[in-house]
Amino acid sequence: PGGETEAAAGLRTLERLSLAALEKLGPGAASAPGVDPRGLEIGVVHFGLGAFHRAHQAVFTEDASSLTGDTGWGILGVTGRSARVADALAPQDGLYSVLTKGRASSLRVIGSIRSAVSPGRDTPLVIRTLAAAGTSVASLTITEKGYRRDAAGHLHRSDPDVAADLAALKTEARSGAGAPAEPARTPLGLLTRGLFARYRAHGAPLSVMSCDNLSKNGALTRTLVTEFAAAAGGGFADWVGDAVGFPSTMVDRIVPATTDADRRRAAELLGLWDEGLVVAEPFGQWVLEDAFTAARPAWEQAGATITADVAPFETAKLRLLNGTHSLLAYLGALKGHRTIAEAAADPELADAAAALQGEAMRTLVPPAGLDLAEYAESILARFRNPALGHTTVQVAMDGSEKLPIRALGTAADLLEQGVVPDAVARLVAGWMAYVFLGRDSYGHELPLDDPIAGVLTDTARGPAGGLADRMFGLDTVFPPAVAGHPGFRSAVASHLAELLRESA
Ligand code: NAI
Ligand code: CS2
Repeated sequence: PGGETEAAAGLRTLERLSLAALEKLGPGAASAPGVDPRGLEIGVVHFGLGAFHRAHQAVFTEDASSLTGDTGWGILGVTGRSARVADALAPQDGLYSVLTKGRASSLRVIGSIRSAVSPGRDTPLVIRTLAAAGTSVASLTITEKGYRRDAAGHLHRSDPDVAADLAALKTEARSGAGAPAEPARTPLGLLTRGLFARYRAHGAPLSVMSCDNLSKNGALTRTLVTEFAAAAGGGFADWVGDAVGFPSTMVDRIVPATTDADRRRAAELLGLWDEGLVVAEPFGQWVLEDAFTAARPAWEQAGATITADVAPFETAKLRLLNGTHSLLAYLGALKGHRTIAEAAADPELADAAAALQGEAMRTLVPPAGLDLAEYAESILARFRNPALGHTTVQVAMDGSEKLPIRALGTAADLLEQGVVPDAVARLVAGWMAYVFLGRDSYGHELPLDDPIAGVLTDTARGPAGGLADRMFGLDTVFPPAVAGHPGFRSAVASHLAELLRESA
């Protein structure tokens, strides 16, 4: 109870991870970077320097560099508004470690991130790096809400941050001078300002790769960047269309938010303190569309799949994994399960998860050679990993962005087939109950972390009897074909009434 134990506090006083500290360590439980970070040249600019990028793309990139033996690809990572990750990596020579938690734990130190910066402090540096001839990939893990798009997939022009970045592009185009120095307000706005500098400097091609859990993430990013580019006028938007590739990707590795207990466990393994630690499951997968217009790391050497059509992989993963994740998150949190693993081990919820997967499978055209039933079961087994500590509350965040992508597409497809998806209806009811109740069945608070949290709270407020109708009125969440289907509305209302009865 209370603060850390003396032993735990002692671990914090260990020397910080750094190149010099690492060299002092002999061979041990932790594997040193696969390449000498000092020899890497920056070729990738990544937006959204969060946990997932560091446990997934940055690892694939380091492995590609070490396996191909070429100069090696360094990454400049750009955080969001918070510079926390940049401040964590700066005193560590950009080094951090990945704690893989399965039946056993293992730790490896990653050196592919050579610079970590924040838009607030370093907008000019990011623009210069995107314009540099040696940079050929820009990638993104900025969360579903980071794209600032409307329900139709276009720029939210009424968003003040989007408007500010559009104005900066117009100013630069009119002035003819270099990029304005004021900080960018959105990742895609900053990316586009960097592309504009590249276009004006030499026009060499570059690829922009979204690695977020979005359907057709490459095409969506192309649309949004092109709409930003149009603000600069001239031939810039045409250049984007010709010289910039926007490959779609399917990305998969469960990467929970890091806890202090994780950092202490890592310190025991490493013998150094790593403030930039990330935690992940053993499984990892990356499927990339072969649509790059410039050089890239040989990620396929590190186990990635390069294919002409990512869509079957992406839809199967979003619907079988992410949709089921959300069901376990909401129904599990309401029942008082702190982690996904506890929820997945709950027989009632495991049945609901399998039912949702069954409904999703009816909408899928699997990639060649993929057995959907085996894939679905392998996902549930991954969810049951007791070592991971992935919380239901973390997966429950941003539901207004996630549900349309990972669950309401399944609903729309099945309703079109004349089938009312009862398991999807139960997931939707779980989300509505989570928003309405704000607490689990033990009375513990359930935080509502969502870009439209205020709208959700206002909409949910009122008598339980009309809750489903009020929530179905959210047209940025529910497509008309789903919100307007009486059978689906009835199924949701029935599950919601049951959940509220159970909660009472
Ligand atoms: P994180 O919270 O560690 O990092 C999110 C990054 O996005 C941070 O750099 C943050 O500053 C930035 N960001 C957040 N909201 C933003 C906004 N509104 N505008 C601009 N930047 C914003 O989260 P994590 O775990 O790195 O996940 C990020 C994304 O990666 C997810 O949303 C998902 O799309 C994708 N992903 C995550 C997986 C995971 O298990 N964590 C697995 C597969 C995909
Ligand atoms: C999760 C995903 O938080 C969530 O929404 O469903 O981050 C999930 O962990 C990954 O997509 C797994 O690849």
